[in-house]
Amino acid sequence: MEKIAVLLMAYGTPYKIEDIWDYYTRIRQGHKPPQKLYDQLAARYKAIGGTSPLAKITKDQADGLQAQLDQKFPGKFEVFIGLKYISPLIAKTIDQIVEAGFKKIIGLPLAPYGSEFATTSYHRVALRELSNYPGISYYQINSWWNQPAFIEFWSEQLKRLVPLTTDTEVIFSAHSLPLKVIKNGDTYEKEVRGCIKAIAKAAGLTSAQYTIAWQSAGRTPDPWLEPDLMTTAQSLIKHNNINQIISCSVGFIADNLEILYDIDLELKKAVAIAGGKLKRLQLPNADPLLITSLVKSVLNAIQQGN
Ligand code: FEC
Repeated sequence: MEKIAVLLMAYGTPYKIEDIWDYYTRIRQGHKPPQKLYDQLAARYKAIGGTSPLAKITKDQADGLQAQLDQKFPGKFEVFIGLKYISPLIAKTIDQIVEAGFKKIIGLPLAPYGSEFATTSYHRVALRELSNYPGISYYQINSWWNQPAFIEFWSEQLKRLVPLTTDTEVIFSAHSLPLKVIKNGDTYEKEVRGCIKAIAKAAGLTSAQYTIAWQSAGRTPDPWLEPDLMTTAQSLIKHNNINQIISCSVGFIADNLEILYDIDLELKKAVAIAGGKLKRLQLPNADPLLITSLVKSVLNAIQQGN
């Protein structure tokens, strides 16, 4: 039986405070951040306890995927983790996969939406390294937000809150991107909106009951995709008679800095200052519905590749 490697690619997070310089420099494409930006980022990690739970969650997701694949196809697949901004880096993991003798690799980014800044960027790194290894087949999973189990994960949580009181609004959010990227034809915004529409429909939300906003914009002077999450939440409370905000951060699949700091600390404070309350929906982490979405994506890739 030919064994297949599943290259599970994720963002990565500093394992300890001392890793932040290298990590941040990689995110900035090799440019060391100014001290002020470094201090701000280190302070955000400190505020959530020093490090983010993302590393452990990525490992749990990989273990969950391996377990479900083993159950369905014993001995057929081996899951490897490759990270974008910290070790084990994607390129190193590919070297390891090739050395182990695999001839087929399925590239699965732990980011559900197609974008130059999400799935495509992971594949670009993988393909660059694979150019050293002719004869290895690489199957690229470009987006998987439309997996029914992924939609179900979010809509089931919302269904438990329906019917919403008239003073409640759901805000769906995803990471913002520089506007120029979207204007150049990136599909990210369209895909995120498609996902939100499917979740809202499955949960039975009317269009008046939810709003879309963009969170965690970078600290750069150029414009980013708007409206901003925090401004939107505050404005709903101040001007639209909304008292309760339900935050549904569909742009991410795991608890990370952008959830634990940007939503649980910053947004919560901003909502309270405006006079409202915030409830945040759970992220998928290693939930069985998330693992099912990943397994189905792997199987689709195999079917399409044959
Ligand atoms: O450690 C943790 O828990 C957080 C990990 C983390 C995830 C994540 C996901 C996404 N990002 C996306 C886009 C951008 C763009 C920039 C950018 C910058 C940062 C910085 C940190 C960071 N991101 Fe990230 N992101 C995570 C962490 N991200 C730290 C640097 C400080 C800051 O600006 O906050 C701007 C880059 C630049 O400066 O040139 C753009 C997108 C995602 C969701 C897709 C994915 O997960 O790959 C899009 C997790």
